[in-house]
Amino acid sequence: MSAPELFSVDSTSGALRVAGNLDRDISSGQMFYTVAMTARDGGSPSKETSATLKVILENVNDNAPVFSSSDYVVEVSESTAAGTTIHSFTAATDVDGDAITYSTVGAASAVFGVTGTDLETLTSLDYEAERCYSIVIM
Ligand SMILES: [Ca+2]
Ligand SMILES: [Ca+2]
Ligand SMILES: [Ca+2]
Repeated sequence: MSAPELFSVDSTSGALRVAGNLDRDISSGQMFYTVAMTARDGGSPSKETSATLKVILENVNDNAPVFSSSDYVVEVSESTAAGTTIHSFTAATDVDGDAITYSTVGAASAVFGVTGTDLETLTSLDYEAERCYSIVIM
């Protein structure tokens, strides 16, 4: 993807316009385009001068984090003590490079909570009372 496809210049006013889709997230480092500009006069003979314009793309948060899987299964003994870590989230990624935080949502959030990247039990568990929890993480 070269700069001429992404930018266009008005030949009389010199205004530089975005002509394509800019995407900061295709590079992890600083991302910029170098646009070569030429100014030419209408004299005879005509004379011209060149300059380069460096366009630096700033990152915006235009992507949600992504889990590597939409469903995880964790088997836990009912003798697990409250406060025990039963799963660690390491898999979600964010192409913008934003920090990711996790939380439990819904009914199971009374039984399971998240500290940092660790999913942990908040209460003791009883197999005879509840055999399966569906936990929504966001
Ligand atoms: Ca983007
Ligand atoms: Ca993001
Ligand atoms: Ca971005």
